[in-house]
Amino acid sequence: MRFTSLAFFSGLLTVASAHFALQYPEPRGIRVADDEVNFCDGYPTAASNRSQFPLSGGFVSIESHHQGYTVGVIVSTAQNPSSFDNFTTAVDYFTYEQTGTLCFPINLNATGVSGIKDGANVTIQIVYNGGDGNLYQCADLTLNSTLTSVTNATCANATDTATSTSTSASATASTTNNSAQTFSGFSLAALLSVAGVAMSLL
Ligand SMILES: *[C@@H]1O[C@H](CO)[C@@H](O)[C@H](O)[C@H]1NC(C)=O
Ligand SMILES: *[C@@H]1O[C@H](CO)[C@@H](O)[C@H](O)[C@H]1NC(C)=O
Ligand SMILES: *[C@@H]1O[C@H](CO)[C@@H](O)[C@H](O)[C@H]1NC(C)=O
Ligand SMILES: *[C@@H]1O[C@H](CO)[C@@H](O)[C@H](O)[C@H]1NC(C)=O
Ligand SMILES: *[C@@H]1O[C@H](CO)[C@@H](O)[C@H](O)[C@H]1NC(C)=O
Ligand SMILES: *[C@@H]1O[C@H](CO)[C@@H](O)[C@H](O)[C@H]1NC(C)=O
Ligand SMILES: *[C@@H]1O[C@H](CO)[C@@H](O)[C@H](O)[C@H]1NC(C)=O
Ligand SMILES: *[C@@H]1O[C@H](CO)[C@@H](O)[C@H](O)[C@H]1NC(C)=O
Ligand SMILES: [Cu+2]
Repeated sequence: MRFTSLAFFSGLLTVASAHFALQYPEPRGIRVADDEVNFCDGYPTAASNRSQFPLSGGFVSIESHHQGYTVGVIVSTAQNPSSFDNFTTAVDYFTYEQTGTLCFPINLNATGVSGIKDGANVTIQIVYNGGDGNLYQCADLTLNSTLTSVTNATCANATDTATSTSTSASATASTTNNSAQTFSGFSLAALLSVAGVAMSLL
């Protein structure tokens, strides 16, 4: 029993550090899971090489390592935003239940934020909460009105049920090396279902 508890809590801690990963547009700096609790994942300075991004009809793709979470996007037109005060809501917070990929639309032109226009430099910050506090990743962009929504095979939402999420998470792992985290997620899921079975027997 004592061993089970220890394994449970160490599994929890590992999953807590897995969090989420911004896949598109390319984040500012390589994701550091432990720094995601900080503004822009701990990267304080805007990248000098910005991604071209549609003024309207863009999308954001993340990979969630938590099941059941809230996500939203805030935007700043400052060249080098340094504070949450510099940001305005661009995509209202919404919830999603499944681990794995979530790809959702973002229309920056429709935010009505002053300074958002063709050629403008902006920073978007993804705000995510999977139950262990707010987490952040940023992407530095140059808006382009001639680009249109690009939806392709990797812009898809995980719809798997809890029993197959670890498969979907490993299948979609790309820019970040999260094989170890996926394994831990599986361990926790297994422990949770064992715990669930144990509970239901009581
Ligand atoms: C956008 O950012 C790039 C890179 O930081 C900079 O060279 C360029 O002057 C900026 N453009 C505008 C319109 O501010
Ligand atoms: C910016 O440059 C860094 C370092 O060369 C690179 O790793 C990153 O992919 C580039 N980002 C974009 C959006 O081009
Ligand atoms: C960003 O927010 C900080 C803190 O409120 C403020 O001092 C600064 O002027 C803001 N920068 C811009 C460009 O709005
Ligand atoms: C927008 O994208 C087009 C096509 O890639 C490019 O020719 C143009 O220079 C871009 N505009 C800006 C403001 O970067
Ligand atoms: C951006 O919004 C303005 C109105 O606010 C509209 O005139 C313009 O066509 C929009 N641009 C794009 C690329 O959607
Ligand atoms: C397809 O979408 C992904 C984001 O989900 C992006 O990283 C990739 O560049 C896109 N591919 C093309 C060809 O646009
Ligand atoms: C994924 O789900 C979100 C939230 O329900 C939705 O806005 C988005 O359009 C979906 N993406 C795809 C590719 O179906
Ligand atoms: C990913 O991590 C695994 C386990 O630590 C390692 O074996 C593998 O080489 C890594 N792959 C990359 C691309 O870094
Ligand atoms: Cu987490």
